[in-house]
Amino acid sequence: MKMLKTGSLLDFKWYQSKIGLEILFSLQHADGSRKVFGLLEQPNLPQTVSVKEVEYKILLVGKTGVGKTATAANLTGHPIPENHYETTGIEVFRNYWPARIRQLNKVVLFNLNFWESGEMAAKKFDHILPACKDGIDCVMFLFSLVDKSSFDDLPQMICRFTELGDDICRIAVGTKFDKFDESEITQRDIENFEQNWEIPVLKIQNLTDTTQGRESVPSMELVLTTICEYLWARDLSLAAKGSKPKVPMESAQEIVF
Ligand SMILES: Nc1nc2c(ncn2[C@@H]2O[C@H](COP(=O)(O)OP(=O)(O)OP(=O)(O)O)[C@@H](O)[C@H]2O)c(=O)[nH]1
Ligand SMILES: [Mg+2]
Repeated sequence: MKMLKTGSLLDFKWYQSKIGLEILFSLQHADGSRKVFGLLEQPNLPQTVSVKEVEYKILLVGKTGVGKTATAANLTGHPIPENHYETTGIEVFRNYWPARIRQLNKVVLFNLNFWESGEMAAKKFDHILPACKDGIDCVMFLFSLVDKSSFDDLPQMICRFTELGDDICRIAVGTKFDKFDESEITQRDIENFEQNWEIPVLKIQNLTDTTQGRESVPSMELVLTTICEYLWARDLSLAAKGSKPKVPMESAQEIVF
């Protein structure tokens, strides 16, 4: 899948609109923290807005300790673990994120399910990997910006979890952006990777204390909208191939991609 120009398919400012804020409000607690939804729970959306909810399964993979659990927790409003505890089975974190699709002028509530299994658990128990890989829409390849070997592992990870020509959306995520100054990985390395693999690299920091770390870090709103934009791009390519996209499109042929 080709790299996208940020904001070319989704409206990145829409969540700040009146309706956007109303929806976000219904996804938050009174103190502004995000509500956490269990697998059987549904958000209670404002009646005034018509939104289509679409569910996606996203698998997080990467070397142990790169920050898969921390990233999944951060992206879904769960507390970020301060210490490294190896994930022993499969963990699923869910978040809802609303976005407006430019071409359809339609608001979609992306129901994002982030799946993670600890590396050792996947090696030890044969059932874990197939369960994680079943029906996935997207793989997020995580590496730590301060662990060059985790970055060098990416090609092998990509071949292990995806195949050429499959319909899986691919996104790479560099964690520990707060420590990027100590990194052996350069911005040039990252750009080369993006060009060679046509996979975008997002940089994030998962910190409990938000006063620490970089100021220029992309906000979670930006990261979530970017993930949704790539999921929507994948829907467009599915529709173009004649396969069923996740977001219903009455006039998919009319959409120029
Ligand atoms: N400074 C900093 N620490 C981070 C960041 N992301 C994760 N960590 C820390 O890195 C450690 C490992 O994170 P985990 O999320 O447990 O790693 P994991 O990839 O889930 O590991 P396994 O479950 O063993 O495969 C924890 O102590 C996190 O707090 C980040 O962006 N910045
Ligand atoms: Mg983990």
